[in-house]
Amino acid sequence: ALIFSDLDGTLLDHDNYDTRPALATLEQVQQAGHAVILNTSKTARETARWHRTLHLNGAYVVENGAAIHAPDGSLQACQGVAREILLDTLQHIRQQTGLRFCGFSDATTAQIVDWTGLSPDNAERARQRRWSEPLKWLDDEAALQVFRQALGEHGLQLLRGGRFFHVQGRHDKASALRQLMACEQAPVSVALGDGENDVAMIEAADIGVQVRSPAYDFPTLTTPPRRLLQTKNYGPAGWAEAMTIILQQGWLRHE
Ligand code: 2M8
Ligand code: MG
Ligand code: MG
Repeated sequence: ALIFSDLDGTLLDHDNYDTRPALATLEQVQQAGHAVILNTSKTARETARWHRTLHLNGAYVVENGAAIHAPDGSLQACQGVAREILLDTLQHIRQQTGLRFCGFSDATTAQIVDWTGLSPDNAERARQRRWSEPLKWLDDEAALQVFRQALGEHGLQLLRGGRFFHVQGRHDKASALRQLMACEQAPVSVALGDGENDVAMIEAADIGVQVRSPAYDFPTLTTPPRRLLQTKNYGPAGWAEAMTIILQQGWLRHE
């Protein structure tokens, strides 16, 4: 099976990015012959580091479905809109509408450390973006609709992550999942995530897992997958809880 997993708030603790509660189960999953594929809004620089640290065997998907990297890090497929275009468009929308937001490109590394609790090195890796611009929304909810509309007119969209809104092209974690399932011809897909930007991926999988977040409720699904788990535990402990059930039930063999 292919196991697609979000990082922040899922395989990593939402607040301190700790992975330890998931490690034993992660090893068990890989030992059983399944590929674990990181599917995250993080950059290639950040994700490559986690791929190495966690000794993963699968491909990885970065910046919300923008690019698929092979296990050796090489670029395998790309659906992203170049960041320069995103930043130009944002500048244009800001001038036209006066909407208020602060993007990573407007922020210093120190500010990103402050917002996220990442180490300065990891915040630097998070800044090395190619296909998305995370931002803090400084305007009201009604203005958010105006913003979505303006982005749509430029062929772009807004996805909500754990802490930020992400401006990007019309790709997501689900489009990358479908692409990888088709080219690997895997029989079963599992998708685990905690945030709103994981909903489409969870809906697109055979087995979906909503990992509990200390920061918000489970996001609403419109078309739940055939099997759905919602964890009792938060973050990486929830990851281990769900994957243990899935292995024990034999769902990866029988689907
Ligand atoms: C951002 O992504 C998370 C994902 O849920 C968010 O929106 O809160 C990205 O900038 C990512 O690159 C960064 O590592 C992360 C840190 O919390 O924040
Ligand atoms: Mg997350
Ligand atoms: Mg994420």
